[in-house]
Amino acid sequence: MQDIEAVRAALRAQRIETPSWAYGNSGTRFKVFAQEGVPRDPYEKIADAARVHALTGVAPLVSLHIPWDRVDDYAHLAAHARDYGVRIGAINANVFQDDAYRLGSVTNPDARVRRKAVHHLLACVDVLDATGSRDLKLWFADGTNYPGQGDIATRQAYLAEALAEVYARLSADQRILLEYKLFEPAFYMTDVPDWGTAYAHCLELGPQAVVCVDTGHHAPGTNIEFIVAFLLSRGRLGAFDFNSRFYADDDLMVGAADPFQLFRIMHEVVRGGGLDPAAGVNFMLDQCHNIEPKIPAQIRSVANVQEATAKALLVDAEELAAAQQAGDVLAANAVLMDAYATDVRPLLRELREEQGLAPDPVAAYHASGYAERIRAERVGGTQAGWGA
Ligand code: PSV
Ligand code: MN
Ligand code: MN
Repeated sequence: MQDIEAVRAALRAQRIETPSWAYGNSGTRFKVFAQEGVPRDPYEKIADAARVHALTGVAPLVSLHIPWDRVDDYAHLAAHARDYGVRIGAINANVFQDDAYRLGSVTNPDARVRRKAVHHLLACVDVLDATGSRDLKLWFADGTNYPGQGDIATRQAYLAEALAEVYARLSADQRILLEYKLFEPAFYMTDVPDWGTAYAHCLELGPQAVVCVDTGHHAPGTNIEFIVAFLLSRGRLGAFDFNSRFYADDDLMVGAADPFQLFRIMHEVVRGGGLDPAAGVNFMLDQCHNIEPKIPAQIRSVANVQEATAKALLVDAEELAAAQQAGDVLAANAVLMDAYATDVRPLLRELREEQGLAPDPVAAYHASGYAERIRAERVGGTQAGWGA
């Protein structure tokens, strides 16, 4: 039997970080459908993130993407976040939008472009300093479209060089989160395509370099929970970018495509001690809502992560270990499936009520009048990401 008080305490303590870009307009390669009331600047994105936190009680951090979220004074932005009851989370360095990056950023064959990219990464560490955030998240769109287009090993050397320069600039309490992605926008070869490459670079850099697992960045059929278990056991699981995929990097709501996979991932997190803040795992969302309303979609994702976490916490670890040890395949599997089949929504509703929150945060959002207010107040919202 699981200790239900321990389960409740773990759920109360869990923190989930939402991304600034999820609150702005975003779309597919074909069309961005603008929505009324979306934020016009980073200050309003933070206000929306704060609303998600106010309704869920577990989302007090918001990631920024630089330069999408460029402001003159980052300390001022951090103070604004604090006024709204949230904090700035990971700083995402964007080295994929300038024309100069056509052939790559830190792995570009032109030394001047590589310098420009590293310069931006270092400027992002300045943003960490100004906002008090811990994590610099690095995702590189770098890669090639055609065999022969670039030299794979040389590009790896350039990548290592750039990472080392940025790592040397970190202070003791800051980290690099290195994110990998199988393909897109490069279609033949990507410079950081998988967790193995990211892990190898992190090992070379040192203990302040850890891997970010974006759940949308793998080939179909990849066993993501294996990756999670491995990285966690080596102290190199730094963060998740949670989202769902049916085909490629779809960036849909977490747990929408495959809630069972999310449960399996959270089971490995729980099993490996990853819920303990000391493990340093940052539970972030990375989503782009292109047709659905943004704030309720973020709330849904936060709740979906909580549900998967609650089910993972309900796995009877002792019974599972005993069945595994006895070689009882069916019993071991049944322990997991029993936990997965538990309806944890009443438990989560109860926990919210204990905190003085509404039991159903999406319904509370709709009843609050916030959507109507921002629709009236904000005219001409921003585009969040690609093409911004
Ligand atoms: C790239 O696909 C990615 O997952 C990275 O995390 C970027 O920062 C984000 O998406 C941009 O939308
Ligand atoms: Mn991501
Ligand atoms: Mn992605």
